[in-house]
This record gives sequence, C-alpha cells and structure tokens, in this order.
Amino acid sequence: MNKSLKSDLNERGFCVFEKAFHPEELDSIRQTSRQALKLLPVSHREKNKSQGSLILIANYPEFSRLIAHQVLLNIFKKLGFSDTRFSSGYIISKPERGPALFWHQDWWGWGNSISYKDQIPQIFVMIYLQDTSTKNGCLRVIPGSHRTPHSLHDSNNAHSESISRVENPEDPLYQSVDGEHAVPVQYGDVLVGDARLIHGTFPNVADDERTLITLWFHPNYSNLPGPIQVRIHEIFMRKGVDTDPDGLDSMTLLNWPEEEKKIVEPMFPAHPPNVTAEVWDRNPHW
Ligand SMILES: O=C(O)CCC(=O)C(=O)O
Repeated sequence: MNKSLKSDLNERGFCVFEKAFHPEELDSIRQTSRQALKLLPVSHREKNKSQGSLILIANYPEFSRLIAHQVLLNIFKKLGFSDTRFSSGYIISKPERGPALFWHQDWWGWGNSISYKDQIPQIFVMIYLQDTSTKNGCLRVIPGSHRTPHSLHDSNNAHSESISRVENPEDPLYQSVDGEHAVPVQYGDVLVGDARLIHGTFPNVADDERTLITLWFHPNYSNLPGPIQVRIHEIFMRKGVDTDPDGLDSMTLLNWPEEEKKIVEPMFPAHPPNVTAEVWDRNPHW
C-alpha cells in the first residue's frame, strides 16, 4: 500500500497518482470526448456554464475500458480498497475563457452516520485530458474539509440551476477563499478525492478548452449501509438524480452492448432487497 498517498487521501481528502497513464492510453477517450462535446447543443453549455459541460458517460459505452482499466484497479489496490463499485461519471469540459466551477462537494448521504466516519463512501477519480494549471481552470480544494466543517458547507446554493448558469458571477461560490489549495496536474496523472471534500476550479483564462473525465466509485462496498447501497444503485440507474432529471428514460450501463458491459459488470453496485434508499441530503449536519 502506498502509505503517503493513502494518508494524503485520508487526511487532506485527495491525492495525485503522477504519470499513472501513458498519454497514448488516453487517446481514444480523448477522441470520444471531443466527439461528444461537438454534439452538445448551445442550451447544454448555457445550462452548465459553470461546469462547462456535464455529459453522462453512461451514454458512451466506449468508456467501459477506462472505468475498469488496470491502471485504476492498481490505484485502488495501492489505496487499500477492495470491492470497489462504480456509480456514474461525466465528461466535464471548460471552454476557453470559461468561468470558475462553483465550490461544492459531491456527497449526497449526509443524513447517514457513515458520512462522519473514516470509511470513504464515495471517491471521485479525475482524469484530465491535458495538463492543467491555475490559468486553464485546474481543480482547487479546501484540504481537510471532507471531515471538518467549513463556512462553504453552509451554502445551499451549490448545485442549483442558477449557480450552474452563472446568473450572478459575483456569488462567493466562484471566488477564491482563504486556505484554498490549487491542484494542477500533468496529462496522464490520476487525481483521487473523497467525495465529501469541498472543491471547485479556477476560471479558464487560457485560449484552449480544458477537458476532464470524472468517475465516481465506492470502495469497500459491502461495508456500506444498505440504504446507501440502494441509493448508489439508483444513481447508477439514473433514478432521482437532481442533475439528471431525464435520466430514468436514458441509457444505463445495463443497456451497453454485451462486449462493453462484460468489462464493467463486476463493478456494478448490488443492492439489498426491501430496503428504502438513503434520503438525498447534500448538506452536512455537524
Ligand atoms: O471541472 C473540474 O475540474 C472539476 C469537476 C468537479 O468538481 C466534479 O466533477 O465534481
């Protein structure tokens, strides 16, 4: 187990595996992502102006090899994870001169006591498809905020439609805050974070688009409470997700062609019968 990266993840809420991929291993994903971005209607860009884009990879079976890539499985092993399951992922692409991504955290199960424990119920795995820096909109984080209260936790605005559309560019959720930490990466690095960590991005003031694949996984799945597993399965099935209102009628990994489905099937989230899904709750109650 890589002790220092594992302790970075536990203590600071994130870690970076440098040069995990050879750039050519990401070529086909880069092409698929570019193609998906070309098809985006203007209305999608306007609705997700702060994120840049929010394309569900469930619509693209080409992602099967990335989700179950040996590089990621090795990273999970190094972090001491077993039984890691997948729920969802996005192509997030910030156009040149795009605004900052609002401060937020990705966890949705704050009503469950598991949220206040050491076990990490959800990680984000971020694979940027070019180098990033504070100039082209790299990630910024509040180290430690996955386990300790921060004033940004009190905002109810993150994930709202108005904040995604950047209706008020002066909103504090887009601004720099004391204690923020920039996380620039090189093409081929893999950034792993605790979904409870407060994070956002710098604006992209460069002349090139900046693209990211973000994947959500759930380590040590069998140790998670039943209602959390049921909710993870619902997210996987695109049911009741606030950022994916049309999801229920859309593609899921279950509908992927047999060849691609077989690759990712061992990572599908199981769920116990006759258990109600965890209530959707995006705000911590410390
Ligand atoms: O666009 C980025 O760099 C970060 C995206 C993000 O915060 C997320 O996927 O939750």
